Parts: sequence; C-alpha cells; structure tokens
Amino acid sequence: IVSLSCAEKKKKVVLVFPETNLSAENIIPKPSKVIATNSAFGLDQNTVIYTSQAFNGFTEVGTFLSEKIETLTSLKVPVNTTDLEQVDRIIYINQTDSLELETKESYQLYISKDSIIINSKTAEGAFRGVQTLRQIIPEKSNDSITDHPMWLIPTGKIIDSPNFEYRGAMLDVTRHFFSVTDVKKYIDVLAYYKINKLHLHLTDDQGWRIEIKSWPKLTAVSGATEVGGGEGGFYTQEAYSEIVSYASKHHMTIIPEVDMPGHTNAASVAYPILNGNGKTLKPYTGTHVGFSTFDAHKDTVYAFIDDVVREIAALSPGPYFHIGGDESHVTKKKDYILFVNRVEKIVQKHGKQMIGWDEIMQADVDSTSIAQHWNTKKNATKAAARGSKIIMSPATRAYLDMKYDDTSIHGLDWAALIPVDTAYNWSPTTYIENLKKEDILGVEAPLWSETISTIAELEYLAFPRIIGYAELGWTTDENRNWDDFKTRLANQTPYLNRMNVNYYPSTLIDWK
Ligand code: TNX
Repeated sequence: IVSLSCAEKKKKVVLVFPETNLSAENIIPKPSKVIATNSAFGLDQNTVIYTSQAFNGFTEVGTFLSEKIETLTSLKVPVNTTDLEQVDRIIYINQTDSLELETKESYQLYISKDSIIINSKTAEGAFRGVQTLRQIIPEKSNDSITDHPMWLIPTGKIIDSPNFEYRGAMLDVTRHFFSVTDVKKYIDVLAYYKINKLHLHLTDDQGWRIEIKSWPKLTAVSGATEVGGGEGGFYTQEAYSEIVSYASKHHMTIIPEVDMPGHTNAASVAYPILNGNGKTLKPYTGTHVGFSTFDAHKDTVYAFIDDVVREIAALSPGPYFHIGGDESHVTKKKDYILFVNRVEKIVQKHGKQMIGWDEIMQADVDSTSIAQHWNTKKNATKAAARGSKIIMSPATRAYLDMKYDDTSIHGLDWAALIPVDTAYNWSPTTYIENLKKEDILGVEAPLWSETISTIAELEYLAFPRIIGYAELGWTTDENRNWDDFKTRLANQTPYLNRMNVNYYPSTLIDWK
C-alpha cells in the first residue's frame, strides 16, 4: 500500500512480546472462527490507520476507530496520513469483494505483529470488524516493552459473519420519554455488540413523541403526557433526524413505529375525529392497554396516516416502517383487517416495507411485509406460510421489560420472570416449531417503559440481557454456549463501567 519508513527498523529495535491467546479473548458476539497465533500487535504512538478511500464510508469507519482508540488510550492515531516519518505499524481497513465474505456485514480480521487488516465488502462489514477489534484492545497499556506505552493486541485471524441480518433493540419512548442524549448513549453500547436495528416505539395511548408538521397538535397536545403524570416530551423532526444520523454513523437503522389502530388514545385526544371507540377522550397516564382504536371507516383517518407515514418516511432512510397493530381489542376483527390492508398500501406507497406485531397476520398482508412475533405462535406460522419474514421477540424470552426475578426493582412480570440465563438460552431458529431458518429475519429485544423513566433505569433492565440477545442474533446456535458466554459477559465490566452503564449485577454472573 505504502512504503513505510519504519522508525523501529531504523533504530533496529526488536520488540519482545509476552505470549497472547486471541481464542481466549472475551469477544461478544462470539465470532464464527478464531485462530490464535500467540504474539502481539503493539498499538502505540507510531500506529496509523489507512482505509480504502475510493469506497463509500471506509474512511469514516477509520475515523470512528481512531476516535474510540483515543477515548480508551489517549493515543491520536492518524487516518490516511501522508506523513510516514514515525510509522511502525498500520491498521488497514480494506474493501474487497472476496468470495469468502458471505454477507455485506461479514469481515475478516488479520492481526500480525506489524499490521492489522480488516477485510470487508462494505463499510458496514468494516464497522462490525472494528467492534471486534475494539473488544480486544486491552484496557491497560504495557509499559515494559519499549520506552513508551503500548497496548498489546493478540495476533491471529478472525473470520466472522452474522447468523441473522436483523439484530435489534426496541425502545418505548411513549410510556416515558427518553431524550436524544439517552438514545445516543444506548446506541453507543448497542453498536459495540453489533446490534444493527433500533426500533423506536414513537406513539401510544399515553403520548405522541414525533413532530408531524401537517398535524401539529399531535405533539403540541399529546407530547406533554406520559405514564404517571410526568411531563412527557417529543422529538422535533430535527431531533429525530439527529438520532437517525447518529445511528447511521453506527451502521444502525432506525425503525420508526406508529402504533395503530389500537394504542392510539394520544392521537385521538389531539384530533378527536380519528377516534373509533365512541367514548369521550381524556389524556391517559395509566398502564392499561387495548381500550383505544382509530375509526377504520373514515377517509380522514387514512388521509391522516398518509401524512404521518409520508413525513416520517422522508426522515427515515431505512427500508422499514412499523405500524404496530398489537392489542387492538376494541377494533372489530373485520375492521382491523380492512385497516391493516389499507395501511400496508400507504406504507408501500411511501417506499417502505411494513413491519407489524404478529396480529397483523390476521389481515391479507403481502409477502414483503414482516411479522414481529411477540405473543401468538400461530400468527408467526401464518406469516411463514405466506412467505413473510418473522422477527423473533417472544415476550417470555426477549422482553427487556420483564423482571429478572422477584427482587427486581423495575419491570413487569405478566409474560415471565427472565433471568440472564433464560434470556440467553433459547434459539430464535427453533423457538417456534416448523419454521425454517430462512423464515426468520432476526431477533429483537423490546424495552417497554411503563416502569422506567431514566437512562439508569433503562440500563438496569436492558443490561446485561441485551448483550445476550446481540449474541443470539449474530452467532449460530452451534457456536453458542451459556457457560462460555457467562465468562465473556463477566469480562464486559471494564467496558460497561467505562461507559457508565448501570447494568443489573445478576448473581448468576461472576462479575470481574
Ligand atoms: C404488551 S407487546 C404490549 C405493550 C406493553 C407491553 C408491556 C406489545 C406488542 N404490546 O403495549 O407495553 O405488553 O410488557
């Protein structure tokens, strides 16, 4: 690539490294293949990063890595520098169309004494590889190898590919509102574990959280309520776009959800014409579900939805729009079917693929629409029969708002108590009988926010379980094992502490 004027060679320095073992590193999610060669790459002041500059996004991935290295080590590692005076070792982030890379997120990480090479087809793959690299940079430098600090990265090879393309987390910002800062902090940690989708539950009975310019009362009126009577909040379109762009820097797609026809009390409080349950409307700050509905027979309702989907779709570069569709207990079944069928057309008209909670499979949805399984296995089976993909979020296994055990200080328990091992010990592929691997798009862990209102409380429920769901999405069943995971999880504490993540210190884990 470049001929380096090796500072160490000039000085004839030979570095002697202690033995390392790349296979014993605590990487999560567990990579497909790791081969250790037992020496070290010394990350230090004479290390530089180069990237395939002709390809979209690679330089940004290099810059991301450089920033994270600086946060951890205070080293300033230049990206694509032409000043080669002090260069001893390089990290090269390389675009290649190698056939060994199975998906756009696959990567190879080759670490030798003088170079680290990340190979990938896309910047997205390079970004995933960078997360693996971050995880094997030690927290502490070794100051005895040479005259300056060096962070010893174990040498070897990692060949890695995701088992599922969809690896998600959902955050309910309606029952309680979470600020842009909170959401960004969540994204930082999710991305570190290769989660690539963040589904935002933006509307519900208790509040409406995204500005819609053509229907301003949604937020002017219903942005100000939440569970328990707190002040609520909402994202202006600019704030929402800030989240979208922060996520996309982390190669993460935001999936917006507008939940309907049920879970719509807040929308109808702002615009009573939408209401279909015939009752007088009042702002709602409790936690019951299933009492509200849009009127499935009014054209105004569909004109409204068209505006909402159009405005949100225009701000959301990802391919998906989530229409909710859960727990519409006061919508007549035939109205529900009519409604979902019509809303699917609106979503498609605005260029998006529809996702809905598994109940949408009662309608005649298209095979391009996706069912998010949370409750009814029969709906998932229906989805597969008609060629729709399924996102696995079974409430009894994957709900982050369920308590860990009966000592949990936050959370609900209607579906189950979900300790950290139960959260990890299931297979998204075989959980529902008779589904094929190809029927499943991936895994998502929803966090409903009835019982949490601060980022610390959010983290208490999400961590450490979400780290396990990240592995369920990325790593094949054959390559996963609770005892092995448990050790790797215990070793996440330096990172989680450094990030100030308020994880639940489950006694099932021997935290380091
Ligand atoms: C069910 S799961 C709901 C949510 C609640 C959650 C609480 C789903 C699609 N609907 O409205 O927040 O239970 O666990």
